[in-house]
Amino acid sequence: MNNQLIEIASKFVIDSKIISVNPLGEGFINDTFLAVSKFGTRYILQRKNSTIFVDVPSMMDNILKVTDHLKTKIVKDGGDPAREAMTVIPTIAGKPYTIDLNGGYWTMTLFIEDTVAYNRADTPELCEAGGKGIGKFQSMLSDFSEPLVDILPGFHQMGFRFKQWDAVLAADPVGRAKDVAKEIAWVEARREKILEVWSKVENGTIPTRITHNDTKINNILFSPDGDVLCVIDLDTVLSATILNDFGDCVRTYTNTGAEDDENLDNISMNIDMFRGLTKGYLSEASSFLTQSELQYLAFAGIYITTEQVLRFLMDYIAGDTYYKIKSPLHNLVRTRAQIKLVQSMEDQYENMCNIINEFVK
Ligand code: GN1
Ligand code: MG
Repeated sequence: MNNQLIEIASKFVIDSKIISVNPLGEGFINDTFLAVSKFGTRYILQRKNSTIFVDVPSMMDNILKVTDHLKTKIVKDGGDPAREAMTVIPTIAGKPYTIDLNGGYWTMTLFIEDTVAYNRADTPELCEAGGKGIGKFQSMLSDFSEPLVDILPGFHQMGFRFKQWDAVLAADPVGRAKDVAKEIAWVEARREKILEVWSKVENGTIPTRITHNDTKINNILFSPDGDVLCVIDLDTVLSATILNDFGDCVRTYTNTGAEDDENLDNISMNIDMFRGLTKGYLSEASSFLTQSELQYLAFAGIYITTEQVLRFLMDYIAGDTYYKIKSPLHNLVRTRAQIKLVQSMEDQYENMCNIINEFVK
């Protein structure tokens, strides 16, 4: 396997011979490796999940357009484009990906040295820094006008998610629906409200912009002195509502437990983390957000976390075909943990609204 990996890595424009390739990180979707060259340069090599990303060439095209735009701005502001934005490494053949003998798609980016990454946003200050990072990312792209290919039709689109939901419940392919009646009822009780917000996105009341769509804290790199440096994992950059990005920050930063915590007592939304996140995000984003976006910002966490409940539960009912799982009930455990988190957000909704209002300039 290692020789094969070295062979694949060597198809890219690297500075010297690749001497090692080893697994990196714990993504649920792609397979990620760290490749090191003889000169000591490190690169991220990824096998993209081509069941989920069916059009890797268009995905890479989107990423190149976005990173070009970011790099131009960074240079103008006197920053370092190789550190403050992701750098896609082309192949010797001049493409942003290579295809292996099994039809697998591989891509390479530069590993950004001397950075700090966090798996948990566990202080209000870190939440603030992360929120600022996402706000800045969106702000730098707020004047981006080139069209992006919609490489994930339906992703973060609640109208589509409920169609998928109805279909999977009707098919019930592995007979699991009967065991999760309580969770299904929980989702049904929220369908109307979620679809009401989605209809505002669909009819343009809530605008769409270039958004990241997977804003968990480990997708942001910080400099050693704590400043936000670079937003990474751009697989899902799409034209969508910013509510997805802010909402996924709320979902992933403010949870006092783990995304898949088996002990539901561990899980709640920490309002101090929410305050930090909101402060950081709005310090960058209040300059470009419209009234309708601001109006739904407090609801964004509930919106996206409920979507995540649907996605985990649908995958459980479908027989675990999408997310990588570590145990047979993993998707159900994830579902219950996310339900608990939504409930905690619902309990603190008024407080969240007050905090948003406090930081809107
Ligand atoms: C997936 O693989 P990762 O952690 O980057 C998923 C996100 C989910 C997340 C749940 C393309 O992201 O949408 O929110 O898992 N990405 C895709 O942890 O489905
Ligand atoms: Mg991702």
